[in-house]
Amino acid sequence: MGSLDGKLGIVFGVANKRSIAWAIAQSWAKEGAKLAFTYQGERLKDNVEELAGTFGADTLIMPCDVTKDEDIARVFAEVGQKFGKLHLLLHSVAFAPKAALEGDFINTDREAFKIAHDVSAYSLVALSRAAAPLMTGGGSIVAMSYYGAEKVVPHYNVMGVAKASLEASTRYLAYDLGPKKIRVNCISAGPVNTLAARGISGFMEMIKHYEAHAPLKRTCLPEELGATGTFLASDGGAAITGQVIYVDGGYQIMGM
Ligand code: 0WE
Repeated sequence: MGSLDGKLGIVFGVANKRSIAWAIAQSWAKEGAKLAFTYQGERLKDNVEELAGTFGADTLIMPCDVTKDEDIARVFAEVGQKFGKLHLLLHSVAFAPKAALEGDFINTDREAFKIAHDVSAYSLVALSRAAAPLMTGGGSIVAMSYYGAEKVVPHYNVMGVAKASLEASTRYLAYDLGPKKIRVNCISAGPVNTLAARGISGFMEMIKHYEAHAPLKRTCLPEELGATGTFLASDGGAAITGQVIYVDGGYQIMGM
């Protein structure tokens, strides 16, 4: 008996085996959910097919650029055909041009600001709108955020502003979708060593900072993000919507 037996879900944001999306997908699958996957661009196709293929040769795996309305429409048309309905959606997608994460926030150009918000925040609105008609028996939408949405994290820059938009969008979506018994929540993860974090200068110092300052003296493990994702997707989270849940070793409560 899994807590997600009979649930149908779709996962956006697997890039490789270290992806947070993959950790949450594995937990959802272990609890009995049947999952579809999307990948961003040909370059990630083989990775995602190899990982998601472990759930069976018939696993639905589709390309999706979340900035393209026609991609989103095609993905949910295919999910509608194959599953007929949907209960779970994971949004684990973010991007800002590298230059915008290196210099000063004040120098963010219009194009970088637009791209960061389109990929990282508007996409949650677009995916939720496309998913809702399939979530006829209620649903749970989970998006990944980060502390830089709430406080200044040097160099996180426009991504922090986009995550603030993602978190506010989560609340407005929760309000719109509540009457349909669709819940929308964010998990705000401590730093995790993924492809998205690689190449960020000072990333290892950031992990050390959590080990020194977080109440639990550490950040989070991918499997702990999986467990929280499963909690939010399951009946355990049935009265939780519009929230940002910190899974960060308690770091967020500290003032100093
Ligand atoms: O949300 C993120 C990172 C998302 C991300 C990563 C990249 C790297 C490659 C978005 N866009 C890009 N663009 C690229 O070209 N995190 C929570 C991880 C992260 O990123 C940081 C962090 C942390 C933590 C950037 C600066 C400071 C801290």
